[in-house]
Amino acid sequence: MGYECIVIGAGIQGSFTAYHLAKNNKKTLLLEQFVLPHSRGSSHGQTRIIRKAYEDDFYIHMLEESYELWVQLEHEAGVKLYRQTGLLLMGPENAEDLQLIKNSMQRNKVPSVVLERHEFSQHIPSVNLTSGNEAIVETSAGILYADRALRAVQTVFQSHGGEIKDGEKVINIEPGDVITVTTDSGTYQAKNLVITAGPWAKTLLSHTGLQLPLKVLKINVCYWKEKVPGTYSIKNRFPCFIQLQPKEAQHDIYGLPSNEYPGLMKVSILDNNCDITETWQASNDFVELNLLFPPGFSPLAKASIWSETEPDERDRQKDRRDIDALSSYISCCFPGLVPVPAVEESCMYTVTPDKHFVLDRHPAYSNIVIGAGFSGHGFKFGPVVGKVLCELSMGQNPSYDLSPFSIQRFRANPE
Ligand code: PYC
Repeated sequence: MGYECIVIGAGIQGSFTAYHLAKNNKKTLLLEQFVLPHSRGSSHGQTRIIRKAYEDDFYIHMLEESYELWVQLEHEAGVKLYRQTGLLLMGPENAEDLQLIKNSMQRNKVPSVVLERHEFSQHIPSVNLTSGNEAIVETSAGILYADRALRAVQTVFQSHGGEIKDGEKVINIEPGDVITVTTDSGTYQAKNLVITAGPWAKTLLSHTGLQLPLKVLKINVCYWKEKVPGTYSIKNRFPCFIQLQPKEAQHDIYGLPSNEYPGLMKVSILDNNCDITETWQASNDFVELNLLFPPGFSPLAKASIWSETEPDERDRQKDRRDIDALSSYISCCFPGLVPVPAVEESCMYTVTPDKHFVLDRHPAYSNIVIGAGFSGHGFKFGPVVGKVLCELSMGQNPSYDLSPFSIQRFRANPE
């Protein structure tokens, strides 16, 4: 018998799962199909936002622990991973999502300040607050240094005896009391398996007879040049921001202060508002977990600026509608940026119909645990997601109520 646990996928969620398993003295193998580090999945790039501005209390509770565990990793690895910048949240007055976020922040005592319009132009003169919008600042939000964090968690995992094999693509999974995982260069066995394969989760899960309603979207991550260097910089205390849009827009916008590329600010599309639940449900395919998508069914049929892709075909997807939408927004609201992207990178979101994650045991094999569908907002939760996937894998009760993340929720008539 080889390993106590094999984790497939060394993105942030798989790496943190492996880290917690190794810290619990479980002999763990972390498998990654690409040579590390790489930019082919969803965990690369220099920065991510960390925030508690969420509609649902359960995310805020998980983030409270996540913040603590990020600090713990900073100490273990001896590197700085978090920088407080604050988050400027803007959105249409009385929009339901903004009100829900404001209410949950208040209920959970998330430190925040409401900026009245006259205060806004005084404090943030480089942004035009859209007419009819209001603004609130979440003061404890900030940025995570993503690439650095991924390296740190993998290094600490290895220092606890964990093994990483990168550049090995999984080609088969044989479930059983002992699970056999075959890669293009070896065969490994373990009592437990965790699948955290990001955009490749669907393909891997098909080896276990399970289909989940996951869609892979290509996201153009754009950097925009400051007309006057420093206007939106982290050094000048410019915050991260999220612009909530009216429902019809089907997307929100986020940005981070200029930092990683000096003079360039990262501003891109956030998937929050794209309501594809309806089209998924309309397909009437929730009845059986294994019949979720008939051939030809396209849950993104509604007008949307989202570009669906196969994970291995990401770079062939040339759709630029999201960049056009960003240019218009920047022209109107960020007059200090040149409204043509200076640098374009890409990333993938793996989205579920309700944008909540999947954190669960496999319905047919209790020794296979699944972390998937992080829907473009999972990175900041990495330490806590890793903790609960580790708990599930060790047969323990998870520290959080995982019903919002269950596979069962995709059934039309959950028992
Ligand atoms: O969850 O804050 C977030 C986020 C920003 C960009 C993508 N996700």
